[in-house]
Amino acid sequence: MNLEALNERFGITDQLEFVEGKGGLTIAVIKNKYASAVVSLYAGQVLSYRPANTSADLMFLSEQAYYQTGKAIKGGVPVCWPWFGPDPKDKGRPAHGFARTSEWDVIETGATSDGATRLVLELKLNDSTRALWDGEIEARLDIEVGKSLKLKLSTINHGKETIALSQALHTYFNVGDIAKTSVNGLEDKTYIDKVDDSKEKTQSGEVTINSEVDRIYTNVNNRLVINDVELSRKIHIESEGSHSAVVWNPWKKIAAGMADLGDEDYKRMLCVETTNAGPDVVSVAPGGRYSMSAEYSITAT
Ligand code: TA6
Repeated sequence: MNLEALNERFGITDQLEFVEGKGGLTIAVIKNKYASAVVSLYAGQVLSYRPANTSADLMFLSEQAYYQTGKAIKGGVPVCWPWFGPDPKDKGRPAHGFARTSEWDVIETGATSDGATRLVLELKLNDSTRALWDGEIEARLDIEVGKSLKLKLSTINHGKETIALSQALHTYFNVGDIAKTSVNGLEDKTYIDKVDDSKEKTQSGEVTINSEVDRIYTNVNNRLVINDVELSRKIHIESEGSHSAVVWNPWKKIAAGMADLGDEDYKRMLCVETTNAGPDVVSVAPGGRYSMSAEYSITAT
């Protein structure tokens, strides 16, 4: 659907407009009394969320990000679906699935009674993604921009076989200084340490980052908090349908090797991901539906 048709059918006066973004990608620009946000239809990816009373975005978005079909956008909330991490079947399919490199459709928009803005996106298989997935599945992403940012990723299995699903809302949070940032809620949890041979370890105290971190925490609580001392704020993450969480920061060397990330960007970003990852794989029966959601809010400290 072209921009004119999108705006005519789904635009909301003074709240939601579809415009051409970087690389010619279509983006939804949302603004209401609570917050502003930007969502790319390519990748179904939230790129920005900024509450009305704050100067710093909730999201980190790399200035060197690609806005190009076939490439993932580095920052915001990439949707890893219908698998997280390397190809679970080892067939050479792309890491983190194909949702983050696919064009999503808008199926619904609206304003809630309290003035938040809703945008619902859908991803159906097409000829190229059918080559990557046996069976019939579809994804739906419900986005609500209000006092908080609410995201619900649903999977519908239209096929005849039960599917194994892993997934992530691979959120890049904007932090003031990684050296003054910590995560609460993962204390005493077991994690798979991907930078140490996937050894199983136990988290002692809050999570702090002073080297490369790539961990899958298992059996997690549904409330996590990022403490950002530099920006004097706490980011609250409340999840449902997820029993694992990934914490990732590439640190210096890996960041320097990534063409779509600035050399110093690792100091300003932290991924705390709501996931079904590692042993937390979900089964979706034929005709079934599974939803995983995350709600992000900010409080000042
Ligand atoms: O979620 C953590 C992770 O799987 C890391 O292992 C790292 O590869 C990261 O995602 C980013 O992946 P990307 O393919 O977007 O560069």
